[in-house]
Amino acid sequence: MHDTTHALLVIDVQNDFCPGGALAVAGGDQIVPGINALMGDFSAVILTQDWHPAGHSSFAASHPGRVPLEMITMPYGPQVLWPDHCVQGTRGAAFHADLATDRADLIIRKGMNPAIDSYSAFFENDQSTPTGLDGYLRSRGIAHLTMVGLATDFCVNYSAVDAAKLGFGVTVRQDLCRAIDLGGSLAAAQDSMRACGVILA
Ligand code: VGL
Ligand code: ZN
Repeated sequence: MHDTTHALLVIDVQNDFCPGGALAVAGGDQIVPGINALMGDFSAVILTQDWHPAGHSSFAASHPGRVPLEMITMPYGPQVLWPDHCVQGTRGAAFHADLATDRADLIIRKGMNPAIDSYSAFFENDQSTPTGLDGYLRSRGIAHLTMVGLATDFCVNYSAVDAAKLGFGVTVRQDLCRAIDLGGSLAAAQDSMRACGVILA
């Protein structure tokens, strides 16, 4: 029935990225009904969950004198400093209450390493430490991914670019994503996704 080589990847639809959350993305909650409806079209549904330990190195509060949305240089490169968000086990880290999480084949968590942020569902921000998702998808014969979720210009973008580089066919449903849009980051993300062959739908 469904194409067994095509999976839906739902990125970080968590309370902290929705209105009222610690790193709220405008309209982040609006995409939930559409994502739930889309799940029925796929034979595999994978959710990601940003899952940081308290005091994570991507949090501005972990760097004395720094404030959220400042940039710093980490050993692996430039890093935006964020407000504390998606701390393991907190309500903010939980999925939006209306997301149909029962439909998930796999929930993959990322950002657990205290020293390295992880926007992508495939690699940490050092661009070399794998999450294991590539192996999971390949062993199931999945070659195509449709991506939705939060935020378009960070975790969706990094996941889409990494997936394309790994050889997956990637479509991003922009109508079922919402962006943080920090200093032109949405336009830059769209450019980098297109340059990697990602289809922006
Ligand atoms: C994200 C910033 C920090 C995201 C996660 O899900 O796009 N953005 N952590
Ligand atoms: Zn995060």
